Amino acid sequence: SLIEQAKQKAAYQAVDEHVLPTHRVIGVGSGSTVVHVVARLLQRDPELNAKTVFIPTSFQSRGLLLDGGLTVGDVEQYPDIDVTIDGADEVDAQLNAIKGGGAAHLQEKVVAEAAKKFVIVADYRKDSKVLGEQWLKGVPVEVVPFAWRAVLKKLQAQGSNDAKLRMAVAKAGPVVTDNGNFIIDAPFGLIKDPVKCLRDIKLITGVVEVGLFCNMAEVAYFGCEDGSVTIRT
Ligand code: DER
Repeated sequence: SLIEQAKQKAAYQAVDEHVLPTHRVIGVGSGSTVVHVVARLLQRDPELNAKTVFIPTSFQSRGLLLDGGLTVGDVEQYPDIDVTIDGADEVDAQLNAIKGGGAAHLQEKVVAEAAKKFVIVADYRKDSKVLGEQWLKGVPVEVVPFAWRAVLKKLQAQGSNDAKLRMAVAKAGPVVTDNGNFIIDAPFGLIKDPVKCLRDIKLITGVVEVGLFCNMAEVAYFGCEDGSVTIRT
């Protein structure tokens, strides 16, 4: 599909331009676009991969790396990461991103912040001017399960009237993250000040992490419908 080709183009170019032969610790995000990131990494010289450790950000990304026969590590053992590449649900003109569509944003943010460089790869549907233009599901908020109703009320008080607990599809009840927590999706319409939005949500008691990645990404690669790649820095 056009979208899949766009994801692949962005992922391949990002790996080619930002994963250097001197790098020894690479952070790998979660979701469907990073599938192409791992595919491109597997096309590198096996001897190079043999001396590189890859840090996953979910059971899903860990599975991609293990299936590829790559060495996985954790951020506890490898706190200094050379580069982390990850997808996003939406990116604004200043490279702020909404993440967490795959309910993986806690580990993703830790692994992104531990890296010297954080690179976003996405298809054209994620390329916005302002957050909230195209991603309408809301800001993903990871919360401790027992506090979810209390957090929901606070998010509604902050203006997210349609905030909802994320329910699972192939499981009865709510989505449970790889960390054992719940996710609330909190729409705020257009988010003109994502830093303020992030701070307000993060200060709610019971919130573990917020799917707003502000002032973190160095560069974003967007695969376009026509097969080209747009790079935003
Ligand atoms: O959950 C996440 O933050 C993922 O990175 C996700 O948002 C990107 O998923 P996609 O590459 O499948 O669109």
